[in-house]
Amino acid sequence: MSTHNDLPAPYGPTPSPRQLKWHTLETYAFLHFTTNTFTDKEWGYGDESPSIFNPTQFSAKQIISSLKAAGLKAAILTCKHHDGFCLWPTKTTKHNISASPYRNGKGDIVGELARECQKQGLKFGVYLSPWDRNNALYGSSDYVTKIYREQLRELLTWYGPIFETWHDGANGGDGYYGGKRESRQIDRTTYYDWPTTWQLIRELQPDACVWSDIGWDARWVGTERGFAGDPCWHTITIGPKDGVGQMDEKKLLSGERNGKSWIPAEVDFSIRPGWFWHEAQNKLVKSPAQLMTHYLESVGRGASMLLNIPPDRRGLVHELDASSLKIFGEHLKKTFTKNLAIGAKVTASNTRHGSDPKHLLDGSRETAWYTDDPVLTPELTLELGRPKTFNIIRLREAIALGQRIDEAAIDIWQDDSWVEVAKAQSIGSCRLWRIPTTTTDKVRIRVTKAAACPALSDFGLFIEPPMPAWSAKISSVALP
Ligand code: FUL
Repeated sequence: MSTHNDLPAPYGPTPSPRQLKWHTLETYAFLHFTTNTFTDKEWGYGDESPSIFNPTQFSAKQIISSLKAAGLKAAILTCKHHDGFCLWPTKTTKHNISASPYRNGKGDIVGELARECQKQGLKFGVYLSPWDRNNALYGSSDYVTKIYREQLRELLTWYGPIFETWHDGANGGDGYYGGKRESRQIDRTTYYDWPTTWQLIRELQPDACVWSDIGWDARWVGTERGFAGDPCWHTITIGPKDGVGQMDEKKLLSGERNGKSWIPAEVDFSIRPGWFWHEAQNKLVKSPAQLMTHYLESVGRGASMLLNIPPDRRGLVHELDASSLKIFGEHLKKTFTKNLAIGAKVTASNTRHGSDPKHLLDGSRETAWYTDDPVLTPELTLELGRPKTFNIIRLREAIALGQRIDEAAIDIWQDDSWVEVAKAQSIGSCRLWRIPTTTTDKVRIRVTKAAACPALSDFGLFIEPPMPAWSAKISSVALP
C-alpha cells in the first residue's frame, strides 16, 4: 500500500540499470573501417587480400580526439564487416589483421582504439557482422557456434569494458565463402539463435547493451537517414513474427505507446553518404548545421545519436570530417552550457509530498518532481526574474519510473497572456524543441495527458548562437 510521501509506482516497462546508463550517453560514434576503405566499396565480397589493409598513418589518438571534439561519449568499431576481415588478431580465422602489412602483422586496431577510448574517457563498443562472406563455414551451425560466438567472446574478454554490441540484419547471399564463390541463404528466424548469443554477452559483459532491430536493450530506429520518429516511444512490443532483419520500419521509427518492453531507439547515420570512407565523397561531408539538425531530431526526440565517422586510407579522420565535428562540438557546448531557467521561481499546481519542483533545475536526472497519484495534468510556472531570450527548450521525464506522459506543451507569457510555443507527445529521456528566438520572463509547462502522475527530472531554456560558416570545400584544416 502506498503512503502519501512514497515515490510514485513505476508505470509500464522501465529501463534496466544498464539502459539507464546508456540513456545518459546521448551521442556516440560509429567507426566503419576495413578493407572496404582501400577498395572503395561499401560491401566487400570476402575475397579481399589482407595485403591491401595498410593504413600507414593510423592514429587512434587522432581518431578518438576528433570524436571527443564533437562531444561524442563513445565509439563503436566495425571489428568485422560483412567481408569477414577481422581488425584484431582473432584465433577464429586467418582472415585478419595479422595477415596484413599493418604494423608488420603485429597490429590490433580493436586494441588500439579500445585503449585510446579508455585513455580519453570514451566508452567502447563492438559491431560484429553476423554475415561473413569470407568464412567457409558460413551457413552451417558451426559458423554460429565456433566462429561468430567465439569472435564475440574474444572481443568481450580481451578489450576491457564494452558498452554496446551491434548485430545487424544484413544477410545478402553471395560471397567468397572460403573460395566457393556461391550464394548462401540462411533462415533469419532461426539460423543465428540470437537469444543464445545475447545470453553469452550477458555473461561476459553484463553492462553491455545489446543492440539489434529488436534489442534486447536498444533498437534500430528503422531508417539510416538520421532522425527518430515524432513521437518516438521508448517502448515497443516485439511480437512472435518480429526478428532481426525483418521488422516493420515504421514501428521501429516511433516505437509503441504502451509497448510491452523498454527498448529505446538508436539513430545510426553517417557524416558522409557512405558508411565507409570514399575519396569521391569528401565534398559531401555533413556540415555542423546539418549535424545539429540530426542531433535535435534524434537526441531531441529521446533517441541516441550514433554518428558514423569513417577513418580514411591513412587511418585518420579526414580533415573535413574533423573540422565539421569540431565546430559541431563547440556549438553544442555553447548552446547547452548555460541553462537560462536556473534560478527561476517554480510553482506547481500540485506537488507530491516529499518532492520539490526545484528538482527540475538542479542539473540532476536522478532527482525529480512528482504529483500526487490522481493528478495527471499538472502545470508548472517558472518566473525567470527578468526577461530571458531563448530558442531551445528541454524537458526530461524521470524515466526510471517509466514513460508516463502522453503529451506536454510549453507556453510563454507574452502581452499579458499565455502563448503555446511547443508541444509533443513522447517526452521520455529527452525532448528538445527548437523554436523561434523568444523573450519572456515567464514560462509554463503543461502536461496535457498522462497515463500516470508525471515525474519530471529536468527543464531547460537555452539560446543557440548562430552556427559558424563552414564549407566542405575547406581544403586545409589543421588536424586535431
Ligand atoms: C548495415 C550494413 O549493411 C551497412 O554496411 C552498415 O554497416 C550499416 C550500419 O549496417 O546493416
